[in-house]
Amino acid sequence: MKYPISPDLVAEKNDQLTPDLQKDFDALGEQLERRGLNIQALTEQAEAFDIAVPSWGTGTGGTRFARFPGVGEPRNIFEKVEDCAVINQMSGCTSEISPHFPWDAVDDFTELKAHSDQYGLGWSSVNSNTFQDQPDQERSYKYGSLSHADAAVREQAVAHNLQVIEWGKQLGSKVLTVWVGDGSNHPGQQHFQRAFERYLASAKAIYQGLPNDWEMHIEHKMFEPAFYSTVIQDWGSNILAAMETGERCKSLVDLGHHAPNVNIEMIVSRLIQFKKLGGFHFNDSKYGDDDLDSGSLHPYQQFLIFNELVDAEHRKQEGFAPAYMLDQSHNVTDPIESLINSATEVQRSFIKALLVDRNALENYQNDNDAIMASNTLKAAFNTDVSPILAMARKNKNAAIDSLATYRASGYRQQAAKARPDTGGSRSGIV
Ligand SMILES: [Mn+2]
Repeated sequence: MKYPISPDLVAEKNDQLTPDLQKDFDALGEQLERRGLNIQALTEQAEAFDIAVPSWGTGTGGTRFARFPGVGEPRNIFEKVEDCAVINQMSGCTSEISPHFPWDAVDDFTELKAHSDQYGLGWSSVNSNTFQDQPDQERSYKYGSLSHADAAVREQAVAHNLQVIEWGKQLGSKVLTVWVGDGSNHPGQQHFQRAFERYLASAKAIYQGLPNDWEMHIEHKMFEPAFYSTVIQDWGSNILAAMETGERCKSLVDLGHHAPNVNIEMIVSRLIQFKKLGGFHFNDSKYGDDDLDSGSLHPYQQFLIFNELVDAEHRKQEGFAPAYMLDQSHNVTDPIESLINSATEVQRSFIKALLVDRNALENYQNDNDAIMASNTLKAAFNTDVSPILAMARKNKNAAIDSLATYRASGYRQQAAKARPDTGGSRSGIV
């Protein structure tokens, strides 16, 4: 096993912090015991929690207007893997990478797999890209891809998705995630029904090429780059497409892809009920698809989503195994720090949701006791589970204080020397 940051440094930092952590952990353990909860079992759940890191998240994202790159940014997928290894070594909960094609395509996938294997990293869902044109591409996606009016463009987009599956097989992935930018910018530009019919036919063609042990996840998005209508606009279009396409085709929920104030946790519940919840792209949002760091603005919403997920597990809901992934754009932070933070914040929501007294909640719901039902959720949310998360990291030889340890390692400064800026103009959002 190869570690990008010295395990000795991590151990040294952890040794300094362990006495205080143990006191906090014991105090929380006593408090939880009075509430009928076992801190060891919760810590084991925290240790088992895992969320995938998107390969593109390791670079500075930027906006539609500009991108201000940071130093030592990864220049290719091999360097992205190294950064992902840092995130996993510090957080202890990000053992998989989600690649994006063709951005991350290589000539030799065996070499790439061997590279990730040495860091103990696996590969999560593979993402196709038919929302931009590639240099060697025959036909343009300017007016759409899977739903394009021209059958030849649709065939090209389907073929790309099938190619992505082939690359994913070589990495050991089991999920294809499909998001298209297809839609319209003017009323009347596109016939809603015909465009959706064309999309469904293309989705089915991709599904035909899906291996039997794979799932296909459809991601909806309300707007951008199409600003009047998008073909897979909302969870309604999404679940309809998933139901039409096939049993192993499911919906993916990106937290930023809804209208402001939409009740996302209720959407999650509906998708669970109909066995169509494929997974998540976690991030946070103030105005639209802001791609802010997970839990940075709406930690209670994130907790309420995990409340639904834990509830489904508690009820042993059939066919429930959603894939978790971060999907953020980092404009002003070190992407490694943001991804470490966000993974921990999602893990925090999960552990807090495990604290909910589900029997009490059900009774309050049945008694129409609204305030006590709400307070039951709040009691879980207001509990500081930081000692559980820190102890889980310590037990997995990750860093008790992830960001301090990462900064002390000087990894970014070393990367800046090893990965000199190639210069040239940098585009906006990628
Ligand atoms: Mn997304």
